[in-house]
Amino acid sequence: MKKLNSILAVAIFSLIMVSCGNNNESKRSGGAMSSNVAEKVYVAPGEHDEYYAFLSGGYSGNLTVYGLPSGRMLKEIPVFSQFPTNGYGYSEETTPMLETSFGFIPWGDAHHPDISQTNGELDGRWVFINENNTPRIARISLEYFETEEIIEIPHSAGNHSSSFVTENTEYVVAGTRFSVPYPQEDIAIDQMKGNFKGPLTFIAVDENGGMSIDFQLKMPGFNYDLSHPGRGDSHGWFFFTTYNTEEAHTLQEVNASQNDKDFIAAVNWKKIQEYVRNGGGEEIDANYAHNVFNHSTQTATTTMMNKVLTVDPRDVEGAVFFMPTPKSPHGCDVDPSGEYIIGNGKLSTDLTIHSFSKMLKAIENKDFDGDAYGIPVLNFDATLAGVVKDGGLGPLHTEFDDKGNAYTTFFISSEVVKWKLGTWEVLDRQPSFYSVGHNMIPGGNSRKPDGKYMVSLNKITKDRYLPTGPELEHSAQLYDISGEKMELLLDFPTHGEPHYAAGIHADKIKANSKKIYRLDENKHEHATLNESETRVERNGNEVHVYMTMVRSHFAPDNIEGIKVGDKVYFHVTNLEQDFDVPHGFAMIGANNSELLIMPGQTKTTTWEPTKVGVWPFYCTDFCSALHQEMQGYIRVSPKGSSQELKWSLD
Ligand code: K7E
Ligand code: CUA
Repeated sequence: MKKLNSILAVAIFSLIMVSCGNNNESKRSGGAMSSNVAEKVYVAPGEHDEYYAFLSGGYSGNLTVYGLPSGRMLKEIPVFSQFPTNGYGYSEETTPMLETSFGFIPWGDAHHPDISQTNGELDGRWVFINENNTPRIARISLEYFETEEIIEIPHSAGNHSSSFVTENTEYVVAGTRFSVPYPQEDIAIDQMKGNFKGPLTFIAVDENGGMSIDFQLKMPGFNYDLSHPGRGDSHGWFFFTTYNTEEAHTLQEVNASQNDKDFIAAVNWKKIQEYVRNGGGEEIDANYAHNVFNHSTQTATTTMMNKVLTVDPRDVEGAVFFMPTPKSPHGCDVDPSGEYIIGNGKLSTDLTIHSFSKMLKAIENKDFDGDAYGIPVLNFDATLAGVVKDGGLGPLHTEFDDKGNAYTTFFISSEVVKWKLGTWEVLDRQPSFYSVGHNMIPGGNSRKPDGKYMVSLNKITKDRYLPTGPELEHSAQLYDISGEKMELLLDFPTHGEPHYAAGIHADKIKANSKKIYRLDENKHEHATLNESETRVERNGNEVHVYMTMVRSHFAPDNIEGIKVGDKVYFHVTNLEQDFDVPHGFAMIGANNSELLIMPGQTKTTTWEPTKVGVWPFYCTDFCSALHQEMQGYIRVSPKGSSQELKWSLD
């Protein structure tokens, strides 16, 4: 009951904070917007931003790209959700990307983007992002800014402690947030305790980015909330926060808050890797989709996989330990040196910092406080490096700068707090507007953070922008962190809910960014690389239109002999080879989406005409002065009509 009261007190306090922050604080920040501050975020027309920031879209399922410091949104990259803007998830080439063992899923809940690393530094090759609801991880190319691969995580539920990468991108991880029967089976929910499991999945990444599940650790049935890799000396380890070590199955807001401490699980993945290389582990049945987009054929394929290697952590001596960590920790962050592992107890005011070197010593000395399901629990004091006292209320996530400072977000007291690694003293605090979740410093999740800017990713928008009815976009705020005190520079709205973000200096990406798809490399099976090869072919009631587009016409632009009941496939190739000359394709009555086709690209959409008549199609992208002339007609005859197929371009 005491526990319940303190939870209520926290909840009430949070309401007070949110509502009073609403009035006074915003005025204060308005006053601080001096011209000096404005200059710091001003990127003159035609100039480029210094950083890319990749913001998760949360329940939008996608990833948005922003420039910093301007806060300008540069692009939305569709990942787990259909995107009618360019036909992703609708076109025949891309629907396989959204296939899963549950069938075609047109949406997702994306949380944690993380950029690939080499030697602990961001290398700008790919960004990974997890899908929480239907457990998946996607890899996005930072040459094309397109999703190239999505792998489903079997036996997992709520893929939340994901998709963080090790310092040479050896692995990207996926830890289950909800413990579940492993493998799934029909059992009474109140039989959860001891019977559910919490699989942690290690997905190997090859030099081309290709993902494959290497092994799955069969952990006790706790909730695995967040994770981060070790780096430097702790490279080879991965750390996961847990909550609900009570294994409560109902009213978790109370029942999962009984234990004074939950755990951070320390996983020596190098040891387990060696164990499975030597034939360890057990292959069990699984059912999951592996979707790969091939840039040469411009087409995605789905492979259904049916086995996964599972490892019982108790079978690998010295591979997994639990570090007690107070109060249902959420964030689990590792500092740039790899020495400090920070657990942020959501229901605490303090931060708990574990020391990696002390952890090794405690393991060596067998300084254990019992075990949990056979996994040794390390003595709390033996691994403790320090505590940040009274940082604020409701600590969630921590990022780092290049000067030995850490920046922790506090959801309930709605602020970002800067503190010193090693001395644990609080150096500065700044309000965030309002209720910050994650924060992001470019490179802040690597050995080499950039200490110039920090972005706070806020849950509540309230009065920050012009009102847009009851539903608002979330909000991000940019701070200058180069000085002793943090300085708020800018507010900008985000798209969807940006749980986490990943930032990188633009120099690491921009030179590699592709400008066109080369026609001479287009191996799409239905590509038409020359206007003279355009044609229409009938196969029963399937009709394939091989069409090209170039400023400012389609070839062919008149087609006759289509009949009600046909299924028409438009395979459309954009013959342009100039940067930034897309064409669109829209067919009246098409019930999927339009296509946006970039230079050198081929895309396919379908149309099932239901009405007799003459029906137009047109280009949706204003591509030239004669864009409005870029159109054509299709004659649709009755079912069974003897009208023969013909097509033309005058
Ligand atoms: Cu704290 Cu999904 Cu990382 Cu949201 S999570 S805030
Ligand atoms: Cu092509 Cu408008």
